Amino acid sequence: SHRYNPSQVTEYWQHVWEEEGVYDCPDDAEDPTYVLGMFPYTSGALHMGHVRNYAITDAYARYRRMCGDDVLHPMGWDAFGLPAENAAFERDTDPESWTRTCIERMRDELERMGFGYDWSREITTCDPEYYRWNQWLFTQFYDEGLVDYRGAAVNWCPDCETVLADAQVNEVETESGTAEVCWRCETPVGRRELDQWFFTITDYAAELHAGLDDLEGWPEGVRDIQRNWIGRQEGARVTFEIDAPAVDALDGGTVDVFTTRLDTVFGATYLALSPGHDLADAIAAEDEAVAEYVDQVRAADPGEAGMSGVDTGLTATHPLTGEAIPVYVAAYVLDDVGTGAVMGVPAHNERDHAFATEQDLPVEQVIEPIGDATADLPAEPYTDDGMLTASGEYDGLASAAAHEQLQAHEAVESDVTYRLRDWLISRQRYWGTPIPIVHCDECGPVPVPEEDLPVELPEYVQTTGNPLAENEAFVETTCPECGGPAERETDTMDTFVDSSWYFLRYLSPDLADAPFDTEVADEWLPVDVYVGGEEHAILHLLYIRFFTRALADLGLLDAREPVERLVNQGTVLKDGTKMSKSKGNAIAPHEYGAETTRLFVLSAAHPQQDFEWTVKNVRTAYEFQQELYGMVAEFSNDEIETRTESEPHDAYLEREIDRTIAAVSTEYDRFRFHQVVGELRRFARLLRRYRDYESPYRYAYSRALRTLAALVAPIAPYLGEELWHLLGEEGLAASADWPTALHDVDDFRIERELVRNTLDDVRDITDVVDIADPEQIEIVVAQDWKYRAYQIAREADDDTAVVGQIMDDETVR
Ligand code: ANZ
Ligand code: ZN
Repeated sequence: SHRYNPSQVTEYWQHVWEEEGVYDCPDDAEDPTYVLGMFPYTSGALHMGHVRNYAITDAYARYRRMCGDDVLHPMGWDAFGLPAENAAFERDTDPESWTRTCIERMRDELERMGFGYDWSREITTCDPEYYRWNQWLFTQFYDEGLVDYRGAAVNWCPDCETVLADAQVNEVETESGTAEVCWRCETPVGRRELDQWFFTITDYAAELHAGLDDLEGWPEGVRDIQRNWIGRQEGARVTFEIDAPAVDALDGGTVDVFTTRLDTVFGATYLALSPGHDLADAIAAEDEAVAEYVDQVRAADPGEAGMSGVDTGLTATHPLTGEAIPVYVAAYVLDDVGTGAVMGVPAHNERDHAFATEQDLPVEQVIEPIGDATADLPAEPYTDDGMLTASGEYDGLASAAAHEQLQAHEAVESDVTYRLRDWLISRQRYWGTPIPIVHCDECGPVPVPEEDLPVELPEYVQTTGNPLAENEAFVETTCPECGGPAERETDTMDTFVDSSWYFLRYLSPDLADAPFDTEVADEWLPVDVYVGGEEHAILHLLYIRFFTRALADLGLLDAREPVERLVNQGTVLKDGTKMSKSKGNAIAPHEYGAETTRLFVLSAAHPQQDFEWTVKNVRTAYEFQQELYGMVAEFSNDEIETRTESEPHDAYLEREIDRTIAAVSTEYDRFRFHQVVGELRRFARLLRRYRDYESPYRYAYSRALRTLAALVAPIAPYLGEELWHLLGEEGLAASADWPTALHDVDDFRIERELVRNTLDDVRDITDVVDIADPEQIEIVVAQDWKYRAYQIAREADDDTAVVGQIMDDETVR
């Protein structure tokens, strides 16, 4: 019998694909389809997660290419980042050499997997030709007011010696409760106050939130995660007048607070400012006790300051009661939430209650429980809605109604805030894009002019801190504005900046005078399909949305959303847990052969679903390749007898070919590659029975095999080429035309309807199939319908009991 040995053919076909430029995307595309997988971090080795991710994009890209689209399917390297520094440190090399070695290895692995990329568009984020555009975009954002430089208490990992973004801080359970730890090394996170560079993504909070509603091609789960992360809160701003002649200059002597519980306003017994509030600053300038308190909070770790506070001695006028209430500075009031000031309502808010208890402030109940609820005031705050009391003319109103009516008051304005924080991009590390700023004593921070970009990374030296800061030749420079002596910024950018716009660079990878070509980008964007892990639901997938909007506002893009359709591939499990190196249960992508692995990975489950790696199922994938190869080989070697005259039952085969084309195309369109494989298995089974029943009709049978080769090519490209070649077809399967049905496939839809309606009697269904000679092929059809009914029932989400009944029905066995 015929054996297909994939390992013997991979190099040959890779070579041919490259020679023929099969995956090259034309610059002027007529039918542009942009298929993108999240580019890998250059860790040195592909893992099964990568294989699954890229098998999905590759199958889809190949399918669209065969359908006649101009497909862009590029690949590149997310090459900056701390792990390379750590690896270099351990191996006594430098991050650049380490990274380049990793890239060579990974590119080779990707190629052997048979993934078809347009390598002429390869990008590497640690190339100065790439990161200069990070710097350029930074300066554009700077001019646009999207960059902020400010002192901020930051999460600090003492082990990595770097600042961490909020999302890089994980909460873990410990014996004594929960702890905040570094996402990479799990060291408990501390705090530091440093001058930091921010992208003011919060300017886009409202847009980024609202835009989610229109992202219909994104999984609902990801949209929800982003919604929560952005954290839209409806509430009200209330203005308090401050009785402080000395600081009248400040904001007209008023302070705004943000509240989500306007109904509790009559219960406000004090006003509290965050230690970073402008008014707190102004008071601190004149009041030593306040100054001392502010300094003390700044130096403390989060949580350490607890419910501490300081009475400023000033009072605020309550806008509804006219009463004077004390003004505090309190650590629990956060700088960058709402307005940085709160009205303290101890009776109805946990934190305010704790603060009031600590500071001995009055607790005044203004909400009464309704229904079964009870309150235990003043011992415990009552935080639910209820009915207003001690609230003047608003007494007796329910919380919601009171909120509504109170908004009409002149001191109140309805307001929305967002939990989203600005994006802290500063990293005190070497292996990243230098932030293109020069600090001048005279001029302050000055962006590096375009003609001086890129600011290149100096050579690496090993230190425990930030190698850039310790490199005098790098640091010492002159001010671009006044020419005086100045110092270079030594922070590098968060690597998420690199990945926020790389999909645009693929479009014009060699462009020398701009990060991307606006006209080309307008043609290609949004990316048609983006595939990657769900762990990127917030950071990366939010940042690309932010960048796209910012670039649109800079006039560089039309699109305001980067990605039309998002696919989050599920996890590959082994022994019930995620397959990973650290768990010691990893299987290397090539352990079972490239093509077997990708075929198995795609056939195992819906792309979004997790699935378990089992050797048995890998074997099934392997055998499927052998089966197809054997069928085609015996035919092309004339080992089976064929007919040249058609018989009535051949019509059934013709129709099955058409039906399979229609079904498989639909499944490719829906990314249901496991169903593609299911359809192809079914089709192969049917072909085998057809072949064994009587000598096949040569014309129909060869069409069937040709169709099979083409349909399988996107998921098993080497096999596809081998079959194509065996069948004596011209050219390559990878660039062949997608098969088309010869007959109207609508009939099959009608059949499907019938199946759906008469699921309980499969044998009856076979009667309604319009075939030439039903009796002769009854068994074939019955078997086939059984399978098909099962598929359709699953698709229609029908009662599984019904499906089970059909599967068990003796009459169709
Ligand atoms: C008065 C009030 C009364 C509030 C009440 C709540 C309940 P949550 O609670 O998470 O939905 N807030 C506003 N700005 C703040 C800041 N900068 N730092 C700390 N807390 C701040 O968030 C909304 C509430 O958080 C706001 O509503 C405010 O307290 C507090 F019975 O105002 B509330
Ligand atoms: Zn200067």
